[in-house]
Amino acid sequence: GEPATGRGCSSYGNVTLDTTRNTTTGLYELNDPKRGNHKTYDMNGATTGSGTLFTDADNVWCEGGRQSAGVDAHYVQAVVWDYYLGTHGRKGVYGNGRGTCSRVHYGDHYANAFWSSGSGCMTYGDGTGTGNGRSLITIETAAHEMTHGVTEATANLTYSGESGGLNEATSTIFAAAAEFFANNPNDPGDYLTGEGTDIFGNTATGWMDKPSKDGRSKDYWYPGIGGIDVHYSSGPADHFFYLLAEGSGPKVINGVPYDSPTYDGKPVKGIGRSAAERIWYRALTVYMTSNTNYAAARAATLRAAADLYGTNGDEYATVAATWAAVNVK
Ligand code: ASN
Ligand code: ZN
Repeated sequence: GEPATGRGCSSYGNVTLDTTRNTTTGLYELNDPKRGNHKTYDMNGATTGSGTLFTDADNVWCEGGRQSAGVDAHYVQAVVWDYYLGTHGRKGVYGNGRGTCSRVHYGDHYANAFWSSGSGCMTYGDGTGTGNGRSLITIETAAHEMTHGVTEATANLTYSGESGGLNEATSTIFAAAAEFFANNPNDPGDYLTGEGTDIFGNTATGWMDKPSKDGRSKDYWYPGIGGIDVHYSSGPADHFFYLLAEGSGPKVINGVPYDSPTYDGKPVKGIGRSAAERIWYRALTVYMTSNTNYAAARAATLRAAADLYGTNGDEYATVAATWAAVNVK
């Protein structure tokens, strides 16, 4: 096929879509030649198989209906690719320029999204609503699921115990970062998870400034945290990232109020999101391994901060203080 540039009517407004013209059929395909030939498929309610590649006759993807979810998924993967390349110099999930795939309309009212390592695909259900099934497809969910692929290709944190919590948190952290990077007025950057989807009726499902706001996640490390579900043992690492970037206490960002507590009540002054992202990324890709636990994550981020900023700066000292603020010593 030949590389082409289409236009899509997405939930993020009118967007450019990188597509491919199939020279045999003459149809345009959701196959992104700029991003490792990432392909977007319609599962049409199935839960197995790879579905059908989305095609369009005129490369203006505004048909609505089933196509809308395909447009959104294709667009958000491009944003996530551009985040990793622009911020971390990483070429795709695998770091080698190879693309992934998206599968939409998975199952019947399936209200979740997930990454499949075997196929290298992220998959989205239609959610519980009766609309066109695009509500789960956001920059945040795409970045969360693609980051499970990045983690697998790098530290390969085992998805159980404390390493599982760190794996989940890594997805939550880079999902927030990608959303801020995209800076889209329809979906401004925040430290929430699940907002704008209909997983639990449109409210957020997670809060990085104070993870316990969901009623289940932990704000602070404790012995035995490795025994709970990875989506809740991730809390102290989500909280660490928020505090490291933004600091403790009340703060309003893009209109959303936050109020982040610390374990010992001592305030933390943030070093900014950009430095926090760089530190977590380097810790993940250079120092963390499959069995990294919270204590080892602390050591990994300190080494990363030392590499990037030296040991005498605010960054290194704040990483240490922030781990103490989530009870990791
Ligand atoms: N959306 C969920 C996640 O990525 C699916 C899962 O439980 N793995 O965490
Ligand atoms: Zn996850």
